[in-house]
Amino acid sequence: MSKRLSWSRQAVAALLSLVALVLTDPADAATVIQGQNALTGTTSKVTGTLTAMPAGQPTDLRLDIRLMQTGQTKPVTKYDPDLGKAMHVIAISEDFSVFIHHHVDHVIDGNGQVRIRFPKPALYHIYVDAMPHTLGQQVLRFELPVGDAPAAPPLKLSPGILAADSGPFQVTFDSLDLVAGEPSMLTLHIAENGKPAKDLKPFLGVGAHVVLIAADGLDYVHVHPMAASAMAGGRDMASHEMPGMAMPHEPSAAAISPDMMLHVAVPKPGLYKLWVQFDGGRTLYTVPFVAAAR
Ligand SMILES: [Cu+2]
Repeated sequence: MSKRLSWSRQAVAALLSLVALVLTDPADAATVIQGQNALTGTTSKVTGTLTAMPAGQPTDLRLDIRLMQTGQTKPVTKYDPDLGKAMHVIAISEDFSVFIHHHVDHVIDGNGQVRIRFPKPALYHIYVDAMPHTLGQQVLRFELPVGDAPAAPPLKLSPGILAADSGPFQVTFDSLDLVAGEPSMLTLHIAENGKPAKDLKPFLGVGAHVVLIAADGLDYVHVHPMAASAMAGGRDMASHEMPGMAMPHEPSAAAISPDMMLHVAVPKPGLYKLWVQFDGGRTLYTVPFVAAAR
């Protein structure tokens, strides 16, 4: 009796240590997160899962993304490319200090994979922006803890700053005042060393990418400017509407106008963190601002 008891105790102890190993071994620690609709005012036509696997450091992760048409369990396999990419993956740290914009070129067997080296441990809001074939634009947000980090609420957003520098570039908005629920036109100018920038290159087929995130509610808006010059704008549109043509650093790409107009419609009043992303010719620049909607 006592021998049998000690055997079963050993077996339980062995089993427990095995379970502990599986639970704590970071190499095996996949995190699975369910997505939630990030396009306010729309009903999402998909559900989604994001599976994060460590790919080296605790902050270096491989993300596997699957979107399912609502009510179905099999992942969507066919995507309409948006600016040449199957999925746009945008990661924003909880304190709004980090903005990362990556892409999935091809979704294979329903799985979109991207590797992100996060610059610091934090809770990240991961937005997956994609067009599953026939469903139109869908955006899901996944809340992904990366590494061990204490909660860090968004840094205080101060509206009213219209100009910011990044490297040799100065980005200036005429205004960052928006009206909730209707399109507002924002005009932005990019200067290099004080003069209108001449060597801007298309990034994924457009002059700039602008993403806004609501401080309250994390609503997502992603817009691209039309060049202020109609002719240059037309050329932009023609090139990025052809799948596969929207390659960054295209040597023959037309010059991008440094004066851009954006039509921005935000869903509700409040403050929005806004990031402008553009290709300065050799390097990608990301410049943060704060917009206010009434
Ligand atoms: Cu974009």
